[in-house]
Amino acid sequence: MRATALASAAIIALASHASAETIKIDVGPNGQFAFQPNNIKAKVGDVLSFNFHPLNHSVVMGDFANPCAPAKTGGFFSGFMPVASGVGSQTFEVTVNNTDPIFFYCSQNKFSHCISGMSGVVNEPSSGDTLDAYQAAAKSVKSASNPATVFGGRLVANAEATSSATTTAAPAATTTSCTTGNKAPNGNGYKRDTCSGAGSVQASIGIVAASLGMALLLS
Ligand SMILES: *[C@@H]1O[C@H](CO)[C@@H](O)[C@H](O)[C@H]1NC(C)=O
Ligand SMILES: *[C@@H]1O[C@H](CO)[C@@H](O)[C@H](O)[C@H]1NC(C)=O
Ligand SMILES: [Cu+2]
Repeated sequence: MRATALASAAIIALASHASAETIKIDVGPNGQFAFQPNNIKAKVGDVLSFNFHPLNHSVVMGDFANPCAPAKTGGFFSGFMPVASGVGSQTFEVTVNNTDPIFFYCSQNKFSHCISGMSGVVNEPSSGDTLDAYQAAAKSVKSASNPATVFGGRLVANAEATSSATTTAAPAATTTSCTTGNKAPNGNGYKRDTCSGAGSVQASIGIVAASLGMALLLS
C-alpha cells in the first residue's frame, strides 16, 4: 500500500510538473496590429508570456460581450509598452487559472489597434463566442479603453531583449528565467518556451521515485 501510494504520488508529481507550459505571445510583431498567435489553447497552470514589439502596445483582458473594453470582473492589464526597436525589456506574464475563454486586446487608440483587429483568445468556444465574432464586433467600437493600473500579471525581465541588446558586455546572465533557447514549435505551430534547468532535475527525480515505487511493488 505504501509503495503504491509512493508510486502514484511520484507519477502524479511528474505528470503535473511536465504539463505546465509558458506560451509566448508576440504583441505587434513586424509592425502588425496583431497578436501572434492570437488563438491559443492553454491548460490550467500554463503561463501566457506577452512579448512586446515596436510601437506602443498593451494587453488587456476583456469580455466577449464588450469588445475593446476591460473585463467587468478580474482580468489583467500590462500597461503601455513603448518599444523603439527589438523587443520590450519586460514581458507580461499571466497565469491561466481555469479553462474558460479569455479574450484579450490591445488598448492603443492611436491608429485604433483593437478596432483594427488587434485581439486574441485563449480557449475559444467552438461556436458562438468566437474570436472572429469578437473582431467583427470590435469594428463598430468607438474607442478602446483600459483599466487605470497594471494588474493581473507579472512584469518579468525579457531574456530576449537582454541577449539581443548585449553586444559589448559579457554575455547576459541567464539566471532570471528559464526561457533561454528551447523554443520549439508545437503541434499547433505556436512557439513555446520551456524550462530545461530545474524542471528537468525535478522530472528526473520523479522518474527515479516512480521507478523505486515500481520496484517496491514488484518485490
Ligand atoms: C503610449 O501610449 C499611451 C496611451 O496612448 C500614452 O499615454 C503614452 O504616452 C504612450 N507612450 C509613448 C512613449 O509614446
Ligand atoms: C489568475 O490568478 C492570478 C492570481 O489571483 C491573477 O493575478 C491572474 O490575473 C489570473 N489569471 C487570469 C487569466 O485572470
Ligand atoms: Cu497595439
